[in-house]
Amino acid sequence: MSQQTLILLKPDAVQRRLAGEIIGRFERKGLRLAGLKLVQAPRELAEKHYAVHKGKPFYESLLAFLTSGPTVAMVWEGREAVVVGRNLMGLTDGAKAPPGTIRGDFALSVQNNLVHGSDSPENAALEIALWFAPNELVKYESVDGKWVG
Ligand code: D4T
Repeated sequence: MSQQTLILLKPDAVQRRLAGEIIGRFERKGLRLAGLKLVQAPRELAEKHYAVHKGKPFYESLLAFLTSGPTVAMVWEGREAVVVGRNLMGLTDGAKAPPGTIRGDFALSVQNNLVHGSDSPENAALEIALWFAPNELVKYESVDGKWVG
């Protein structure tokens, strides 16, 4: 079933000029871009995004990281988009993520792990509403849908 997922290219991805490389992987997989913008996340947005981690030892450092520079926020859609996005990203810890995944190929750190991807369709809907206004998402027919879908 077609799903949407929120994918963030965190400030390390932008600063390391890996945005194009990472976006290309989502494109080549066959997912369809529904929204994209560059955001300097205010603390309030970062707090809401990582609310589930409030109180954990790495929480403050995580917020400092996410607000330290621009983030590319994107919505990708397509068949099983949530799990497809997680598989493209690889495990949270870059040192453990397998080669071939985004983190496995480009990250060594746990915190500076380049990307965020929603972990369920329910969380995707909440996160998309947090990062995007409804009129920032674009609906269109993809011309290669019958080959990729
Ligand atoms: P996100 O949410 O950014 O896509 O990452 P994951 O879904 O892969 O991982 P997560 O929710 O467990 O962690 C969120 C975020 O916190 C950072 N982190 C995590 C950290 O800095 N130190 C830690 O010990 C852990 C577990 C990395 C990702």
